[in-house]
Amino acid sequence: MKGVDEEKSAKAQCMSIVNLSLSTLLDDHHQSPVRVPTYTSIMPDYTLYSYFRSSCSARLRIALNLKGIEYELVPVNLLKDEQLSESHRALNPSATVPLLVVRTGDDKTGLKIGQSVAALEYLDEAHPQGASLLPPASDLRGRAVVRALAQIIAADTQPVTNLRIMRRVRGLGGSAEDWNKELMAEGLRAYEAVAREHAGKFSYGDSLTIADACLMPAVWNAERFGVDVKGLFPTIAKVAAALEEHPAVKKAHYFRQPDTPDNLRID
Ligand SMILES: N[C@@H](CCC(=O)N[C@@H](CS)C(=O)NCC(=O)O)C(=O)O
Repeated sequence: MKGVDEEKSAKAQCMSIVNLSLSTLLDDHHQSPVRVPTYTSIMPDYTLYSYFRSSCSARLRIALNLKGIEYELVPVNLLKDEQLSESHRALNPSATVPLLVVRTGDDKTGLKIGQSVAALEYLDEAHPQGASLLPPASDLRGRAVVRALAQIIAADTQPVTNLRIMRRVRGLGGSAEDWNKELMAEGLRAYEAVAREHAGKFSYGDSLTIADACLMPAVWNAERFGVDVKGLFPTIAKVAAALEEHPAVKKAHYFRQPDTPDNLRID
């Protein structure tokens, strides 16, 4: 339950995403229509379809936590192939998680965002107050660097190490574990080279950006597949250590989710 003050401040914060439905009125003094904004909704509802160990889902959990946005979580078990079900495909034709559904006011169906980086940018633009996930518009170079870092993970690394690819590698008789270890290390090598020039406490300066939201779960995955992140990638290791202390990241950790199995759960 949200407190009244919390609700009010959340509403004030959300003015940027207020759904302005403009109705037209004619008054006695004017022949031309007067456009009057009517506020059909103030606070959007967010639903996140997520799997505890999905790196792409963790990106959105980090962003939602950082922005202090409440959301409903719907677990989708990738190991049981729930992402391939007809009902999930109807919501997200990519048959993947995360899927972020945004409902505002009368829009009962909701906006469905089935790509995590698009959803990260949506959240940042819809909730510009407080922590920002991109450098300011005055820092165009910074925005390009942050987006490039995010894409090293989201476009070059995660897609080729995904569950469906691992299954295909196994189907061809290869070792999916070796495949992932090699490709994850390759991705992080590129990230390290770019981040080295720009990192402060985080990947770009001292604010947590979409690059960090992509990096953190990529590091968890790489370590899981045996990549020596600390030994090979000093900038990433330093940034990851700072990220792991951040409350938004802690809360988004694989092992603190509602669908985390009991044997993996941590406090
Ligand atoms: N480009 C998509 C990738 C989504 C994706 O591949 N998600 C993984 C989990 S991190 C998934 O659902 N995999 C299921 C599968 O491979 O069948 C995004 O960024 O959202």
